[in-house]
Amino acid sequence: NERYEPQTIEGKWQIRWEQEGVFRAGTRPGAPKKYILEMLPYPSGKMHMGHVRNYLIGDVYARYFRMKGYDVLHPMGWDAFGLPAENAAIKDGVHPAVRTQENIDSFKAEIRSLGYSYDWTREVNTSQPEYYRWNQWFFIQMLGRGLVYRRFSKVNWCTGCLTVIANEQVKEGVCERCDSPVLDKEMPEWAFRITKYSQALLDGLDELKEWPERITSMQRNWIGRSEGAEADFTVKGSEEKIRVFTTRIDTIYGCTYVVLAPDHKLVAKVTTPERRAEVDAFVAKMAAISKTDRTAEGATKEGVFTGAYALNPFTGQPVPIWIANFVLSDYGTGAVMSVPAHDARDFEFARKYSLPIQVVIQPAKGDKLPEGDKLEAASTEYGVLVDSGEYTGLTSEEARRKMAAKLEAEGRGKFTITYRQKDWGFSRQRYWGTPIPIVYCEKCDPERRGIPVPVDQLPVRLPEIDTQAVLTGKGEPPLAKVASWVNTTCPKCGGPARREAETMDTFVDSCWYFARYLSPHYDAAPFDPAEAKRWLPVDVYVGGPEHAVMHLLYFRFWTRVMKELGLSPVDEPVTRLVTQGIVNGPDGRKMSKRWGNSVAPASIVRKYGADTARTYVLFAGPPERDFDWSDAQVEGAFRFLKRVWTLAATHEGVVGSTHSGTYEGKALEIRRAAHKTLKRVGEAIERLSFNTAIAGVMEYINVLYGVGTVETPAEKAAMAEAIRLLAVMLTPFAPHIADELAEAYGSKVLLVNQEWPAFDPALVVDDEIPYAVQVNGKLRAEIKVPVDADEAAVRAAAEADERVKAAMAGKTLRKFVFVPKRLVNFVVG
Ligand code: ANZ
Ligand code: ZN
Repeated sequence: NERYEPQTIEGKWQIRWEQEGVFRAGTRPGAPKKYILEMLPYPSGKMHMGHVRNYLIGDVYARYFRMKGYDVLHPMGWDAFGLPAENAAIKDGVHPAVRTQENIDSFKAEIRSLGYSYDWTREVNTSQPEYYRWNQWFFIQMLGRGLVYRRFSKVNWCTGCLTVIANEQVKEGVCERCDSPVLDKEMPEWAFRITKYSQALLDGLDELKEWPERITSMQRNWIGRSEGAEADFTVKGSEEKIRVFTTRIDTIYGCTYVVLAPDHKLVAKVTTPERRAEVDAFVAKMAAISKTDRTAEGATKEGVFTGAYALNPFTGQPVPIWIANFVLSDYGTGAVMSVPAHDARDFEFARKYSLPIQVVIQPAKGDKLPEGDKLEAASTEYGVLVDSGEYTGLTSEEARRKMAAKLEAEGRGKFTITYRQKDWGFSRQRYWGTPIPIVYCEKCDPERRGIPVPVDQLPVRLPEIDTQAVLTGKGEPPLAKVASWVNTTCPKCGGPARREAETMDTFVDSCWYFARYLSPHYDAAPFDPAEAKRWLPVDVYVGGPEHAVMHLLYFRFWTRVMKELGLSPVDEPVTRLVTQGIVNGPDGRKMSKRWGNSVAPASIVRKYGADTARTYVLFAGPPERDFDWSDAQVEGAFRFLKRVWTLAATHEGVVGSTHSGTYEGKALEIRRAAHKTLKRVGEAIERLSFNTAIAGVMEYINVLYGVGTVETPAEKAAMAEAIRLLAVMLTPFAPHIADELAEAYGSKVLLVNQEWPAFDPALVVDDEIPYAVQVNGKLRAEIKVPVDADEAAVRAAAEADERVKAAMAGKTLRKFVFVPKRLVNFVVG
């Protein structure tokens, strides 16, 4: 066929790959493994370009390593529970299960149309009882180990979604999903004790050498380890003690007031009668604002005086006790010793309320600080202590150690390590999620701590529901309205009991799905531990950087738990993480409905074919980088593939040509170009530099066009080889046209089942040659220059060499000798 018509070839190859099961994993038992994974999608119905790109990055890698002889696991599945399907059901009454299945069907059809190399026999759907049963199983194992517990706590209540949402989903006081205000609410909830692993998760980051630094540092900050001290300030005229947490105990002689969180339990106790009205008003005002708003970076600091005083444990001096918006009740001890001279927030606050400022740390070098009242900003660096009693003259480091040791010895404080990370509250007042396998029995469990459902009774299935009656989006959790389901019998006494009506956060689902792919229908455990030995950790994981501190931290936590449960041998789930950049519209803004600048993948596939869509997206830039959509470049990718097609069609006469003699001239030129490109493409793919790999193939095509007609047997054989190699090199990017060309050029075997050929080292030898550089006939250096470099270029390269420069320093050049392809000599005197 003369014309490139992708629509007539792509479907055919997709069906053949499928029929021959070529992407199945576990078919090469002796071979080394590669587990290549992309973050599983929430099936939203239509794919967007971000998905296309995400999956392509993994796909190129998977196809390449399969040809390199690896046993490759490249699976796909569905993060099928979640809010959007439930919210949509509230609007139109379509059951979330029905909608989700429809979405999966259409999403999957689109994925197939792009020719991804997935092993569909391992497909996972997290909303199936077969899957979520194991969420429940994990829950019960973790409950037994104290890693799950029930707590009363302030939760982020979204006034739009009418559900609890994670801290990470609150953006500037509003819900990330629906933009409605988020309030604090006291509710019982289930939580994972992820903070038990804070230190382990932090230490583990040091081993994640192939994760983007940006992600590991975000996790580090999120976990937020602080080394410091706790110290007791006694409330003047009372027995009460205020325990503060500080990272700078060395500054305690400069503490001029103490601040409690508005909801600290001592506020009511210490407030004096004269100050009560004002304090109560402030506390009430703070209670109405969400914590995130109250403590936002830019928020102005405000507070009120309680009327009480506290005694500094080192000086015995009284300082006023305030309450203020910027102190959090759930960080450290919920109380702060304020040192305005050395802390920026305290400085701002002290200025605002005319509180004293006292310098106690002088910089070790440079200018001395003025008196506190002349200070222009807080000086937060370590230095040397002044006006600090017996500690005066010590460095901050020494003082921190000595002061904390003294507090500890006297039982008035201690060294501490504090983490900013919180436990993970995961109860949701939603229907479309995993039921929490707990029942409440008034007789056996009057405190309502919850009785776990026996493991052999799992799964606790979601009940069938009358969608419109149950999913109203209002009031109690939907499952509480399903009487036939919520009323059950107690597993202990057999009496009447009620089920927990809350469901799990869907981040639970994505904590371990990567392990479910290993044995997707295994029913003795979440997955087969023998398979975990074979496949874990995931070698390459591709996904969006927006998951830096939720999913990517949660699944690291879960992986440690899986190891403790004896299921898997690894501490970390993923060796190499690739976070892909954003696909923007031609206007440079992220493609979205909001801007109306999206390009539907299906429209590109329809118009140009999957190979063009793939080639364009991969060529548009390195995986980690954002790029702006360009219709012109899509056209360009299509033209490139057309050139490939035409080239192969033009030379069809060479198919079957062989040659056993030597290759020279044009024939050699063809072979050199082929093998050099083969080397370049392979290396670029391994570096995930797909755009340069494609650029290499483009240059290669130009060379092949440049050689014109081929006539001698050597030339014909070289061209036949060149086009077969072209097909190989195109496979990861444009797999359909690649198989079509390979077949036309005599291949009986699908490319994925072929080996990625080794390049011939003799054909890729450097285009550079060595020159000896002499000064007055004495060898001073050896340099490498391009084969075709002329005298001036060689001389410039020789003169730039440090050793040559040194040998000629201060001397005058008398003569320059140039022996082509061998040496140069500088005669100096
Ligand atoms: C006195 C002091 C002096 C402080 C100084 C800093 C500098 P990181 O590093 O983030 O852990 N702090 C303690 N608990 C707080 C709370 N519940 N809400 C708001 N702020 C709190 O920060 C620890 C520092 O943050 C602590 O050290 C305390 O201020 C403040 F020159 O104590 B510092
Ligand atoms: Zn009971």
